[in-house]
Amino acid sequence: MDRTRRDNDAPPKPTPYGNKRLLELDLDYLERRGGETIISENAESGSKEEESPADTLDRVKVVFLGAPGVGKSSIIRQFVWSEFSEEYKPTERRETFYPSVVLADRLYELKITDLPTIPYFPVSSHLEWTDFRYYGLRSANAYVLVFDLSNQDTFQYIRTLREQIYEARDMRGVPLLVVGNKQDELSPAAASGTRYRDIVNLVRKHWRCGYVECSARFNCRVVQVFRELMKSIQAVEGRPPSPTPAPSQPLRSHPHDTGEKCILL
Ligand SMILES: Nc1nc2c(ncn2[C@@H]2O[C@H](COP(=O)(O)OP(=O)(O)OP(=O)(O)O)[C@@H](O)[C@H]2O)c(=O)[nH]1
Ligand SMILES: [Mg+2]
Repeated sequence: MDRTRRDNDAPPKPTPYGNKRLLELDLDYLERRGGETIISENAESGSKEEESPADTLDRVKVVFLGAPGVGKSSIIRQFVWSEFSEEYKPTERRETFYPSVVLADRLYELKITDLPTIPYFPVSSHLEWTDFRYYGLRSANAYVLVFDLSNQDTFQYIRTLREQIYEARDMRGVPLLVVGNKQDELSPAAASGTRYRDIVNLVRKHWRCGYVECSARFNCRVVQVFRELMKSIQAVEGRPPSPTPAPSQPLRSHPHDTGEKCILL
C-alpha cells in the first residue's frame, strides 16, 4: 500500500453535476479517506469503505508555505522519497504526501500538502471553499513556513503570511515552524550580518516558534525539520506517548516506497 501520492494524478471523470460538483465530492472523499488509495467511483456512489488500520492512527495535516523557489518541494521530497533534483520545477498543482513517522513511541500519519505559491492566506472559509488552491488551508494542524537563507528577501513573504494566518484563524494549539532552507548557500558574510540575526531573533524570541535551518540539497537537518514539527505537535497535544507497533521491516528500503514503513524521528 503506497501512502504517498499526488491528489491530482487521477483526473476526475465527467459527471452529470459538472466539474465543480465533482471536485467537491472528490475533496470530501479524499479528506474522509485520508490518504488511502483513490477510487473516485466510490466517491460518486457514496459507498462506505471498510475501515483500515490507518484510519485509527493519528493523522496530522501539515501545510508547507513559502515564496517561490525556496525549496518547499525539495524538503518534502528529500524527507519522503530521499531524492533531490537540482532542476527547478515550480509546483503547479497541489501535491499531497502521506509519510508515517514515529516520535517518542508514537506513530503518526502525516498528510503533507505542497502547493503552488499562494498570493495570500484565505481569510474566510468561503474563500477556502470556492478556490481549490486554498482547500484545507484553514484547518491544518500545523504550518511549516519556509524561506531561503541565501535570499533573505524571501523571509518577507512568510512574515506577511504568518500575520494573515493569525488574522484568519484561531492558532491556539496549532504549531508553526519556520525553516531556513539552502543552508549550504548561506555565505559566512550573510550569516554574520545583522539581517540574518534579526530574522533568527524575530522568529525565536518574538514569534516564539520552532526554527530549523536545513539543506534539502545535502539532506542536512531535513529530518530535524520533521522532528521539531512533531515535537511541537506533541507539545500541544499534551498527551502521553502511546505504544507503537514496531516497524518490522527496514526503514525506507526503496526510496519511493513508504507504504507499511515509517520514518523514525
Ligand atoms: N543549493 C540548494 N538548492 C536547493 C535547496 N533546496 C532546493 N534547492 C533548489 O531550489 C530550487 C527550487 O526548489 P523547489 O523545491 O522546487 O522550491 P519550491 O519552494 O517548491 O518552489 P515552488 O514550487 O515554485 O514554490 C530547485 O532548483 C532546487 O534544486 C538547498 O537546500 N540548497
Ligand atoms: Mg514546489
